[in-house]
Amino acid sequence: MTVRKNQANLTSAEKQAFVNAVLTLKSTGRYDPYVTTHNAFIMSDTDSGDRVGHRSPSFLPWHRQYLIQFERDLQSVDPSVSIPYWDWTADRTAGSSLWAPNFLGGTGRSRDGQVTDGPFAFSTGNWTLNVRTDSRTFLRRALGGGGRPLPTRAEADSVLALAAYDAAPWNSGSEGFRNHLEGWRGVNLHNRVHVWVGGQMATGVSPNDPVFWMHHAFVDKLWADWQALHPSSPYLPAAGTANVVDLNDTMRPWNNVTPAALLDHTPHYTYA
Ligand code: CU1
Ligand code: CU1
Repeated sequence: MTVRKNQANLTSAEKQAFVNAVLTLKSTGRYDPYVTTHNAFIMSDTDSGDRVGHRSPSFLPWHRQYLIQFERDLQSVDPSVSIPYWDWTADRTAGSSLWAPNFLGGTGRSRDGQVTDGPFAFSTGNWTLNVRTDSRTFLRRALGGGGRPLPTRAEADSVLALAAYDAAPWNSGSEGFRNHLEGWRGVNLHNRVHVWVGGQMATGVSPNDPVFWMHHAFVDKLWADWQALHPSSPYLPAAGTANVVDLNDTMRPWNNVTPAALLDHTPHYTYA
């Protein structure tokens, strides 16, 4: 059984195992396709024109499936590994152990944003970026450089209190839990964290930074927490909505999984 733990509680051996599994996927060519897929789905499905991965109700099930697939790949390397979650309402500074050299490494240097310590520093030779939006092949960060601090627990709770999952017009202008969590309206949770980390995390190729997975594991946990708080609030929309993934529509690029099939995460993993 896969248990996703708070990254702050991992032992050094658990941190090392996670890092090693990520590095193995990278060196065997199984990491970069995730970056390609995410970038292709950042605005809309480039084949169909539908909004699938972002700015739409399927933002949460799309990323849930994407993380499940990545976690299975990690486990093919090391069955003991799961995706840790980063509770950014609690670990709110660049001094968090998350950013230590024995885990993800720290912020980028001022000259060019290059991360220079930890296992994902360019100088290690193990983390050269191949899927890019520009010519820079090194991981970049500017922790806290976006100006706004990370979301607080009170802000997260205010979004968890919203009773409706989503609302017409089912996009970045919608009311409801999904859009306030994604961050296009209101206090802005998810988008703000991408900007706070900066570098590639603020772009469509954000999975180039392994913190992406820990950020999205916490976003996914917040969805599960919201479901527990609002057991009678369904995924919306239910059916018949153009250019939007309804409850029983399959999602690209997998084409064999629907939001309905992903509402219960517990067959796949639980949160510690
Ligand atoms: Cu995303
Ligand atoms: Cu994201």
